[in-house]
Amino acid sequence: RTCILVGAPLDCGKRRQGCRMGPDALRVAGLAQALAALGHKVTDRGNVDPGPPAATEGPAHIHALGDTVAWTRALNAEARAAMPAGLPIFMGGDHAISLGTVSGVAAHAHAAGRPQFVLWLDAHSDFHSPETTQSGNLHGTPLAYVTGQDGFGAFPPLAAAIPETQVCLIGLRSVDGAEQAALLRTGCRAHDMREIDETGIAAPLRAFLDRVAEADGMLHVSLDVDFLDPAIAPAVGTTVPGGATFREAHLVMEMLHESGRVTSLDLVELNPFLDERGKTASLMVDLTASLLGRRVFDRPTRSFA
Ligand code: DIR
Ligand code: MN
Ligand code: MN
Ligand code: MN
Repeated sequence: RTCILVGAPLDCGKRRQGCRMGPDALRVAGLAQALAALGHKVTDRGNVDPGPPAATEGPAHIHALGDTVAWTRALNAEARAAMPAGLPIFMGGDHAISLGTVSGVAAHAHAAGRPQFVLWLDAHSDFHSPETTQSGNLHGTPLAYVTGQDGFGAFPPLAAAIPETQVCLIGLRSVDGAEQAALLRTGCRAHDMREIDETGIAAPLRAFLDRVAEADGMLHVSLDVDFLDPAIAPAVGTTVPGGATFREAHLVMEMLHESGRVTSLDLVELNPFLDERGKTASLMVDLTASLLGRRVFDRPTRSFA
């Protein structure tokens, strides 16, 4: 496959700074080399420039609204341009990049007449609107925006909303009251860590991948560093105990590879300023390699159809 690396050094989706160094940390950790070693063609389009902040107004407690709207426009355009050329890997940046990347990917799928699915791997549901967020941090809102929830009047109108039933969240363990209420009103499939403890992580993922295959869908994966347990992935501003283990995370990635369905990927919330000698950046690179086919032994490809 052709993998297209897109740097998105967006750092305005929350107050704590450092995610702007994410794209370069992933480059230094050898993302392009790891994918090339698997036989993929890799191109790096460099970093996206958001241009000046948009002149927009929204609730007063929202942090950096104009900057985030400008990033959303730029990344939406970048996603639409990259999709016909290969599998874009959006290197964040905090999770506010997904306002642009996922809306752009959805626009591309809509124009191509294909159903777009989204897998959200995160401790958080990121299902706030600018009106419900308590923190004012827009990295807590992208999944609500791309599924077409209310309250995003300051943002570009969506070419196509992702249908809620085509969204699956795995890894949840920190969900605010307002976003939980909004999320539970939708048809999104949401799996918290308690459920993962009981059923294992493969069961909900397999069920979702079966649905993607049945619909002949395209699949965007949005991987937040805090999906992972902080013991293995300390370089994130919002650590939450009890995350996915090393093996659970690799299993998810290997199953995603075997499904053959993944058409785009976000790597978000990596804050290299908080890392321990590149440990988290290297893990994100290794997980991406698993998603693109790295394995210990060959085994018969599992069919999810
Ligand atoms: C919290 C934290 N729910 C908020 N959210 C995220 O600020 O809205 N942290 N996404 O990573
Ligand atoms: Mn997130
Ligand atoms: Mn998170
Ligand atoms: Mn949140």
